[in-house]
Amino acid sequence: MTIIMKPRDYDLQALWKPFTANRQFKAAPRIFVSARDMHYTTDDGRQVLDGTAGLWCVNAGHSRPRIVDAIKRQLDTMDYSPAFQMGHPGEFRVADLIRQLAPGDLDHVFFANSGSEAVDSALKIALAYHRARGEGHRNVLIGRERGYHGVGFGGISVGGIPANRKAYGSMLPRVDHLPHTHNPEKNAFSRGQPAWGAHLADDLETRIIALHDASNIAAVIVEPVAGSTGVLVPPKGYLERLRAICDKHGLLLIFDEVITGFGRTGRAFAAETFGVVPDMITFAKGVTNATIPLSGVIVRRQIYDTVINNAPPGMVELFHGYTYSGHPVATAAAEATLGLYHEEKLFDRAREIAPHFENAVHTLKGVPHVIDVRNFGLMAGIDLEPRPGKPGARAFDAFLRCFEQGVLTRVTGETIALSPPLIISRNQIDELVGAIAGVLRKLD
Ligand code: PXG
Repeated sequence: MTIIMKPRDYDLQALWKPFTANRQFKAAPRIFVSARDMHYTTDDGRQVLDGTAGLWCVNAGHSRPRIVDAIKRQLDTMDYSPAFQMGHPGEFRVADLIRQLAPGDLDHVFFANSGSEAVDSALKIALAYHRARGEGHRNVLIGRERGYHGVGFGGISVGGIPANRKAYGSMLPRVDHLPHTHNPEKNAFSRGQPAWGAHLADDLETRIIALHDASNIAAVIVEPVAGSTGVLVPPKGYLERLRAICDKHGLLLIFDEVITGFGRTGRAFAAETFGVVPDMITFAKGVTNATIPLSGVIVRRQIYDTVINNAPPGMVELFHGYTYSGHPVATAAAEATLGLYHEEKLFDRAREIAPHFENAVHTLKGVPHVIDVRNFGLMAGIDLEPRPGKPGARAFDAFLRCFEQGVLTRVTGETIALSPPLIISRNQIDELVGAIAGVLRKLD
């Protein structure tokens, strides 16, 4: 493999980078040119240990030949097949594989291309389901503060990140939000699920249902572990209570598993890890090991049956879908990825190495600036004390220094987030955490 290591021969200006400080980035760009297993290579030839699986997505490590070869073979065979009214074998096979990984009777899969589209699809399926049942008045959607469900108008409406919402007007009109579960006063330095906070789920019944009436509410969407806002682990009993309240009042419960899916919590889905079966699961990222975009929604049989059987024979049942739903190259990537996860038992591996990861990240307690550490599976959030009047600046500096030292971390607000590929070794975990500790000790 040739690695380009020459002065940059391209102009940086035309590109508008997403969720990036463009001016700052272009003044000092960070460019990757290749990747293999646990490491990236930068354009100045440095190796960088990937502590974040790209953006929480490269669960099997980078450029795995089995996946790459499957993509190449598919491209040589058939580039594209129409998503609507035509089919190809790969999309059926991958839906079947995903069904086998899903909990309970979640056994039908709708494909999209990004987590954002998966979320929009799930919200629309929830509305279509209630309408098919003759309860079209159930159209209020409930999200949660600090939730991240992508960047579509549906996702930002149920999402709970002020910066992602404030510039975009009124969004979906009938939405409410549960309180988030993060409480450092009660739960700082918790290992795994915090003990305090299950009662926060009761807000769904005592405030939200009381305000809107259950008969108007379609669905509740939460991330089982909130990723983007800093690895917020559900308190013990919290998800169980949400499930019980949804059941009592006929609300659909959607788990957004875009981050937690495919082994991140030590099982295929966090639903299985926590023993709580939702009505729908959204997935993306790890389904193809991030090689080719693919996402989707897994729904319970009854949801599929209700929507399908409500339409007259021969008619389209759900007026929704994307040109690239179930794209053959993406499903080829997914089939190879799911095969690799199975063959290498990577979800078990994540579960087995998680205690070492937990111990390692909790050694950061007592290191300068660290005010909280949280972890679950192979995810961790490390909160830094902000510099007065400069929100996020210290954490961002830590990220830059870590990168200079050869480890990739991710920063969100005041939190350093870690979510390494599930193939990470014990030594590499120690290297990652050691580098962070070293950086923090020198940081002002
Ligand atoms: N739901 C969840 C729970 C997510 O984490 C999305 C939906 C949207 O997925 P797409 O594919 O549309 O980006 C996400 C995405 C980060 C980070 O570091 C998190 C995401 C994406 C990029 C960065 O916090 N999550």
